[in-house]
Amino acid sequence: MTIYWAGGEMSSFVPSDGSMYEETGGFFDNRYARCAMYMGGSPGSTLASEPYGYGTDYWIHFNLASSGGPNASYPMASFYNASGTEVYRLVASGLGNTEVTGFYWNGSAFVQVGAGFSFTNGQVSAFDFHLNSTRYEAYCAGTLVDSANATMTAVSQISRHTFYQANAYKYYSECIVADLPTLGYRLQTLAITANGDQQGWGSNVSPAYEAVNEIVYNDGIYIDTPTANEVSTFAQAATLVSTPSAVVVTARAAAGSTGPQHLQLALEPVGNSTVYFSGNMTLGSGFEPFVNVWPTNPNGNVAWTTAAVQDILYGVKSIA
Ligand SMILES: [Ca+2]
Repeated sequence: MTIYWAGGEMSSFVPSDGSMYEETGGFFDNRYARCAMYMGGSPGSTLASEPYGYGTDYWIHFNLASSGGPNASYPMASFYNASGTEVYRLVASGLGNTEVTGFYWNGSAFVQVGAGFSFTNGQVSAFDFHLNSTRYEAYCAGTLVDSANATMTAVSQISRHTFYQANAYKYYSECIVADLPTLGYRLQTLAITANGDQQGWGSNVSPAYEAVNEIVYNDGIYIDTPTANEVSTFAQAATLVSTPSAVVVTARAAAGSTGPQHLQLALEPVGNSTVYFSGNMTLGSGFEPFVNVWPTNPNGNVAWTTAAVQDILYGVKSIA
């Protein structure tokens, strides 16, 4: 199984405006998450992922709570291929429980596929959507609630998704994208609680970890360095709820006008003094999310174990 992307907080997404925020008061499973991403202030607001790797079989998992549906049809989620073409959309409607219907792009229009399904408003439910060029499936709480076979040539190589507010409030959490069934998968946030063993970057707050562990993200407090090849790592103290399948490191980052223009995300499994790095990521002039998935423990390229993840350090490296 390849996990292409995962994001559990606003800092893994690109919000379209300031009407969205991290809700800590409920509408998420607090065994795994420490907030939900709230969309409610603006009907047109969106929460987009950056592009990620892709295959030909696409699964997306997320937890969602929604208010009463709109009295018209609005896209609730859109899926884009590697060329940026919207190839599938989920449309929400219904004044009672939210009703969701799938549509695929046939090259000139969106065509309905499946009968649609509805889900109960106001409660957190797990959703899994499966898409490839011949099949659509929707699962709610692990139960198949809609499916269809169709020739959907455009539906392949999905590499980006966008959630829409769809004229009714939405709370998203625990989003995972993979190439094999995500049913039963969870995303646990391992929040930073202390500085790690390397602090090559400076910070405009002290201690430095408080610049990078906020729930409601704040780009005004940050760590930074004018020098390439500097590493900072941070510690977390989570107790894992489930056996780990992959470790995902995320960061919001931006480049200054001078100094390092690239970033690597960093990972240090417990009991190992070696820090492992992602590939180079190109920074922009404004803050944006960066995500790297480690499907196996880079210390030996073996499957992750609870012990190996339990006390992991993670962080960043500056690259010229
Ligand atoms: Ca920050």
